[in-house]
Amino acid sequence: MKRTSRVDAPFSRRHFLGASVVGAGSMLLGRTWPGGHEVRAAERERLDLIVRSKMPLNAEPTLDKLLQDWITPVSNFYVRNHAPVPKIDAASFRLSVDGLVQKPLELTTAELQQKFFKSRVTATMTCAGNRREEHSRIKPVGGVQWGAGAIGNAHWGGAKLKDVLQAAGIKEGARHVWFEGVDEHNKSGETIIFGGSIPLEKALAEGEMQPPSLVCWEMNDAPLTPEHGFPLRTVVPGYIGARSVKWLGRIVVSDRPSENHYLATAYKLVTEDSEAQWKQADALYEFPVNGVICVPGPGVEVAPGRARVSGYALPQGTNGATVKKVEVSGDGGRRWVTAKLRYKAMPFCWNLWDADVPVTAQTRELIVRATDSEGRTQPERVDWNLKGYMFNAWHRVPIDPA
Ligand SMILES: Nc1nc2c(c(=O)[nH]1)N[C@H]1C(S)=C(S)[C@@H](COP(=O)(O)O)O[C@H]1N2
Ligand SMILES: [Mo]
Repeated sequence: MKRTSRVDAPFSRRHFLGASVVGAGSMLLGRTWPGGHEVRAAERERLDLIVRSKMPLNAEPTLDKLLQDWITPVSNFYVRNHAPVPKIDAASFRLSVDGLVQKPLELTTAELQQKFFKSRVTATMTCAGNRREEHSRIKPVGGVQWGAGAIGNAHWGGAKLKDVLQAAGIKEGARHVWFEGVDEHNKSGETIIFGGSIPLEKALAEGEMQPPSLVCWEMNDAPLTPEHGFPLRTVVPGYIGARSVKWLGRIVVSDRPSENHYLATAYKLVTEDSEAQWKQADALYEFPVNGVICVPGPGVEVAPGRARVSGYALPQGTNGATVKKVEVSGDGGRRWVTAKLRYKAMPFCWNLWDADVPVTAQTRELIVRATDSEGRTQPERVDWNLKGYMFNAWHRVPIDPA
């Protein structure tokens, strides 16, 4: 393998679309971070987010900011941490690759960057807990009470995970790829680290409509910031954010799914905190079809006539699915107006949309539902689950008559 900064053709061509965006952001972002803790304070000042919890930091943008562009600038990109941002000394940092491999690897970030082709993949990251606040209105659930802003779309740059795995040599019997972060925290008296795994098939997947998973070091063409996983993270397009492990220290190839808490127990749909349910439920991987009204916000006065309504929509995270249709209703779901999608349909990516919706003096609520290219539509209601994951019911925004 030789050193290169080649951008992968199938995914780069599409980026013209989002190119203008990166412009404004990259003036801020286009410097190299020396790494780690020292720059954290400075970085945080640039984050234009609602802080849901300070330690660990959990923060999301106001929804109007998500509408500014198809590519979300880092300053408006949600941050979801389970533990304090780890202090990482970039010089001594190593990523190890072991388990069912012929030749275990230990690489500095610089070695990874020199040895592997750099690919650039555009993919939406979203937390399985996005819209948990609405979930809690069915019946309260614990955890960070996210609005609908735990989502963002970015260009991610790094080595293909499959190239890294192939360099190590995948052994017979391999079925899953584990990721481990270096961030740790105390949970019920135990020190736990954040981790998880994905099926090997997903780790190796790549195709015309299926951008590859990455061992990533760049977000929107700048080095990852401390909050987003500097120096390395995985990016698994189409999967819930939890599978894109930040501060990635170790990859393990295995014959089974990871035993890490965040794969084996958390991030499952259960209705009660029982051992039996946790054991039996499947780990969550793909994110569900979703759609949200970003503007107008709740409680805004809207005059009768045609109201301009805008938001985002996301296809389910399956191979090839894109956002097909977005519909908005001002009369409780009897009539629907089809929204105009702003951008070209892209797999594993959201789209932004606008609709001019008839509003009368009786209208008290705007509703959206999105449908993807495989015909999956947001349901009117969803079943409650203990952790408040995967909320994708019709999004409703109360408005006031003007
Ligand atoms: N090491 C580590 N990786 C992590 C997490 C974490 O707490 N620690 N949070 C995960 C979750 S739940 C989400 S939704 C995404 C969020 O990525 P972001 O903070 O870059 O938006 O990171 C994932 N990767
Ligand atoms: Mo998440």
